[in-house]
Amino acid sequence: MCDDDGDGEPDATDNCPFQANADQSDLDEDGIGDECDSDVDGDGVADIDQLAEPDEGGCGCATTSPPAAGWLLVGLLGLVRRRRAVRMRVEK
Ligand SMILES: [Ca+2]
Ligand SMILES: [Ca+2]
Ligand SMILES: [Ca+2]
Ligand SMILES: [Ca+2]
Repeated sequence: MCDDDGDGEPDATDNCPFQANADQSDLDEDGIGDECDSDVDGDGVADIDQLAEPDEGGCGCATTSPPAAGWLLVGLLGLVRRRRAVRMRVEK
């Protein structure tokens, strides 16, 4: 019997085989223990991101994400530059 994290739960049934979680708690019941579940409450938002959120189900008015248009511009500029480089290579 193998118990890598030594929490008393054998790997075969441990919902988090490499992290000690003797209580095997699994809030969203997806088979991944809370200790190693990147989305403990199973709402589809990784909890790392969730920590930055003001409140779940809140108004969302506090979100200060960079303007999408800015990122689009950056992406387009990169694309144009790449195209130019390709064209120069072809001309030579
Ligand atoms: Ca274990
Ligand atoms: Ca465990
Ligand atoms: Ca889970
Ligand atoms: Ca979540």
